[in-house]
This record gives sequence, C-alpha cells and structure tokens, in this order.
Amino acid sequence: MKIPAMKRRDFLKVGGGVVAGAAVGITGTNLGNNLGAGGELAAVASSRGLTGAEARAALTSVVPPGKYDPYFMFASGGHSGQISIIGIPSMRLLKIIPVFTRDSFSGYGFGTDVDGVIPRGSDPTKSNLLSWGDTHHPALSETEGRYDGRWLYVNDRANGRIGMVDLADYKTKQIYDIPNIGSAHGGVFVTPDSEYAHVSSITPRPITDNGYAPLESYADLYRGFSSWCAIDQTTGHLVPEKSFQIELPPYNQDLADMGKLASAGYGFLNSFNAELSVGMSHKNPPIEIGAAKNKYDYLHVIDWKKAEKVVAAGKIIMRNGIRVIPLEVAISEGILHFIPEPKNPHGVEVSPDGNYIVIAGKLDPAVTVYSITMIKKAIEDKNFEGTDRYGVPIIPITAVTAAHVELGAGPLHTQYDGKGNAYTSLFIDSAIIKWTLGPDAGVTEKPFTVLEKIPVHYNIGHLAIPGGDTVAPVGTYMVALNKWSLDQVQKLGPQHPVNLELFDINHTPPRVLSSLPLGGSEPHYAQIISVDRLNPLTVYPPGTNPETMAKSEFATASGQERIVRADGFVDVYATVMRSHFTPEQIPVTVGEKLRIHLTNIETAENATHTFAVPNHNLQATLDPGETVSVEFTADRVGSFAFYCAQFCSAMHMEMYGWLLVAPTGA
Ligand code: RUQ
Ligand code: CUA
Repeated sequence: MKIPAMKRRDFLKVGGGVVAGAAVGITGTNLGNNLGAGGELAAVASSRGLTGAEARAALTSVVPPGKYDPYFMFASGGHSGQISIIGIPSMRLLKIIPVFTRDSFSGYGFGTDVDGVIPRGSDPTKSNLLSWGDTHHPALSETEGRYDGRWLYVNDRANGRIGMVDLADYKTKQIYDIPNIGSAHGGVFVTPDSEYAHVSSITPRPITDNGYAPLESYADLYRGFSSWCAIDQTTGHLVPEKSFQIELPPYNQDLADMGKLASAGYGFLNSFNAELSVGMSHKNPPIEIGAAKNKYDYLHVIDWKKAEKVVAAGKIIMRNGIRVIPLEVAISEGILHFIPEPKNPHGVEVSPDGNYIVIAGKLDPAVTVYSITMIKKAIEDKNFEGTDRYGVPIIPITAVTAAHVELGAGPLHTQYDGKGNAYTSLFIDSAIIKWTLGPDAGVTEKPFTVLEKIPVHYNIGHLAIPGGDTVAPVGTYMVALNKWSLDQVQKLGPQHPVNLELFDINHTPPRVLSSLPLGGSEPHYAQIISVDRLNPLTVYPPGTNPETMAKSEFATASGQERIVRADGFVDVYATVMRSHFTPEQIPVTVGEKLRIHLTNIETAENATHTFAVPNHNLQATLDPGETVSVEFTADRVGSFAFYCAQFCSAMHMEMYGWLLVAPTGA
C-alpha cells in the first residue's frame, strides 16, 4: 500500500503522538524534539511506509543488539518433536531443543545411538525405535504454583511418551515411554509443587495382553489412562516406580489442567466421544459424526491426593510395570467424578486462584465456567444425577456452573492476566476474547462480561501470557499461536509457516506489536517465563556427561589422551579444543568395535566443537566441558577425515583428523 508522504505524516500525528518522545516514555527536550512528529524517527517511519501504530509497535517491542528479552517462551514444536525458545518481546527464535527427534546441530541422537536418550525412550515391547515425536504441551516445573525454572516436561502426542528437559543446560535428559497408553494429549501439566507430571491418553487402548482387540469389544476391552508420572525432586527425572495411573472409561480424555490454590489436589480432564464411536462401517457413522451425537461429554474431576493415598494403601494392580488404580476402585474410593460439559469441548483451564474451571466449547460458542466451591459441595453432598455406563457418579451441570459466557465461534483455550481477566482464543472467528472472571476471582463490577474482541491472523489455537496458567500471571504480553498465516507472509511454496502474533495487553484495548512466522512445525502450546527465574550453566564442569550431569567415567584431561584395546573394544580417549583433536589419528582394522570418548577441554563460553565422521552418520556436538561417547563398528575399509562441524576458530578448517580403517592383515 502506497501512502502519500503528507498522509503518512498525518498518521504519525493521528496515532496519538505515537512517536513523540513523551509517548514512548522518553523525556528531555532535545530527544523529544528529535524523535517528535517532525523529527528523525518520524522520517524513518515515513520512509518505510509505517503507520503511526506500526512505528509505535516496533518501538514497544524492539530489543536492540546486546540487550536481552525479559521473557522466554518455551513453545512446543508439534511433529518436529522439539521445543523452541523464543524471546519476548523481540520474538526472536533463540534456541531449539530436540526432545523426541534427532538433531544434527546439537548432535542429539547422532552420536550415541547405542545408548542414548532417544533409544532408551522407546519401550521395545511397545514399539520399534522411535525417532520422532509430536510435542504439544510443554509444562515448566513449579514451586507453589509458579514456574521455578528447573525443568520442563512435554508430551509426545503420537506415541504416549513424555520428555524431560533440564533447564540447567537446556538439554533433554529423559524420555519416558508411558505404559498402557498409545497416544497422549491431555497434559503435560505439573502439580503446583512438581510432585507429578500428568498425561492422559487421547485414544483408548485395549487392555488385552497383546494390545489388540476388535472394535466390537470397544466398550469392554478398551480403556483410557490418566498417568501421574512422579518427579525426582533432585534431578527432575521421572520415576516409573513411584508413578501411577488411573484406569478410565474408553472416552477420549483430552486436554487437562491441574487444580491450584482453591482447587489444589484436583486434576481436570476434558473428554469427548462418550458415544464410543469407533468409525465408519456398514451401520456406523464416521468418528467425527458419531463422537458428536450426544449433547454432553464428561469433565473428569480427579482427586489426585486421594489417589496417592489409595496407591499407598496398595489398592492397585500392576500393569506393564506401573501401578494402576482400577476403575472400580477409583469410583468406590471417590477419586473420580464426572460433570457433563457441552459436547466435544477443547481446552480446560483453571483460573489463577483455582476457583474457576473454564471449559472452552469448540462446538459451543461459549465457555462454561464451573466453580470449585460448588464442585466440592456437590461431591460432599453426594449430589449426583446417576452414573455413566461404567458407574462413575455424575454431578449435575446446574449444580456447579457459575457462568456460561457467550464468546463467539470455536473457543479453544484460555489464559489469565492476573487482573481478573481471561483471554479465550476463537479458532473459527480468528480472534481472542478478553472477558472478566467472576466474584470468586475478586471481580464484582461486571463479572463474566466480554470486554474486547481482538482479531488475530489466522485460526488461533493456544495463546500464552507470562505465567498465564500459573497462580501469578503477569499481564504484560500475550502471544497468539495461529495455525494459518495465509496472506501474512509472502509465498514460500505451497506449505505455509504458522504465525505467532505478539500483543501488548498492558494497553486497553490490547495492541498488536509484531508477528513471528515460524518456518517449522506448529507450536501447539507455549509457556512464558520471566528470564530471572532461570539459572543456566554457561560451561560444564570439566568432563561432564550431560545425561547424568555428573563427571563422565570417560572424561579425559589434556595429556591423558590414549587408545586402549581391551574386551573386544578399541577405546579412544580423546580431547578437543581450538583447533585440534587429540589423537589426530585413529588407526583400526575393519570390523573392530570403537568407543570414542571425547572431552571438550575448553573452559571458555561458546567454545563448542563437534566430531563429525564422514559416511558414518556420526555427528557429536561437544559444548565446553562436555564429554560424549560414541560407539560404532568400523564396518568399512577407508580413510575418513573426521572434522569439527562448528566454525570455532580461525583454524577451524584445519580442525580435523583421520579415522584409518585398514583391511584385515594390512
Ligand atoms: S491442543 S489448539 Cu494439542 Cu493443545 Cu488445543
Ligand atoms: Cu572446532 Cu571448528
């Protein structure tokens, strides 16, 4: 769009003195004059064809070189199987953490195939080696309901697994292939003091020994599971022996959230397909029709504190290596209750004080708001309207509904700003609705009232506000995670990026600041943490194995490099530093088994090297202080020049050596 010069100047003025010094918080007459409507900034905006609002947005969100973002957004990466870290408000992509999928940049899965995080995260009884995943819901660890910056968990929606990232070095330390579930969507959420990371199955699985059952026996032999994966309080690792599951009816247990403060001790799981639709056959409709027949599905209310006690009392069975509370026990012990919820809902998100549980309708153009006080009372009074077909007591929806707020088409997810407001995404309307919570959240003036409709581009799924799902949200910025980008980006071939949009929600009405079209797979959910909560390492203590965070038994100091032949292995103890591998020559005979233990003996920040071996699919990355072991058989004769793939120094091109695989008898 071409705007005549005069007109542009007018925009700058009309925009409320947008680029005037005072409006951007700059004082001082000289600066003010220079930046004012007739000054240099105005000229820059004008020459770039920016409107006043656009220029203001740029100034509000720019993070100049050498200055830092106050917030990090940890965003899932969908079927890339990764996590992305995006600076807020700069919207710069700062880092990618591979979790379920191999990544040659970080060397993840390309050096330690024999015994690495990825292979150990595939249960061989359940699957072959899995080398990708579908990350959906990152969950930062919490203390007293606030992000504490220690660890991050994320689900693999494809394979029913959960990954654990240590925020000391931003690396994946563990993948837990959760028994009894085949796919997992609901969660991850952590309990307010990180006792558990929770995941539930989205599609039920047969509880038969071989994991197969015909769909005719769906109601009897298929089951869902709510998984409470115990977190080791020192390492953040998930501990299968301390974890437990709750058997659930074969509905599709979908999104979930953890109770906090007023609702502490409860977990809330949405579901769909209470109809038990299994798909099209001669008399049955397709799943999307069959699963939406009934007016209601069931919100699952789980008393996990009670479940813990029942587990401790031994009222469990063991199933595939995990303790399971059978469905009948969950019912008889009062662990599981249902509340009808408008059919096929999407998100369930608990308000910061824990008082309200907000269910986004998806097919219902409204959110249904349940009150925890009313839920507790209904349970206490045994105010039930019968049970479902499995005997789970149903609390009448009328007994617990605080409000049903009309928002618009396709409500999916809700975040909070800590000021009594909720923000709900509308997928179909491509908008976010800002609305007020009710009296229990301290809002008395206009409870459950729509305040703003904020347009987004396009088809928003999740949204994220700093701490927006914790007890202490900070209503400064908001990111819309849009699934379509359409005309927001120039053509890049038939596949489009997803589009993240940043909003200033300090301002009323909220203002759009910038967007980040992301050329990778979809970040489904994201959490935004204040950077001052994070305390990462800059270099590892010498010889650290990042997987254990302890000194590797193979750590090698300068001067101790050696090649040892024993027990059928050639063990190479090597060091790397700018710009040298020691040893530089690794002579072996074809068929020998190698274990190459490399230690980066650098102590300088940023001095990363790699060990890349041609034709062997090997690429190990070594950060300063790190020790990595790679294991492989020298299965072909040849002279292979291994090298460092990270441009580390002026003599980086010279940083290579020789793997010499001689023929037998040479
Ligand atoms: S879901 S777009 Cu995978 Cu989090 Cu709602
Ligand atoms: Cu080390 Cu390049």
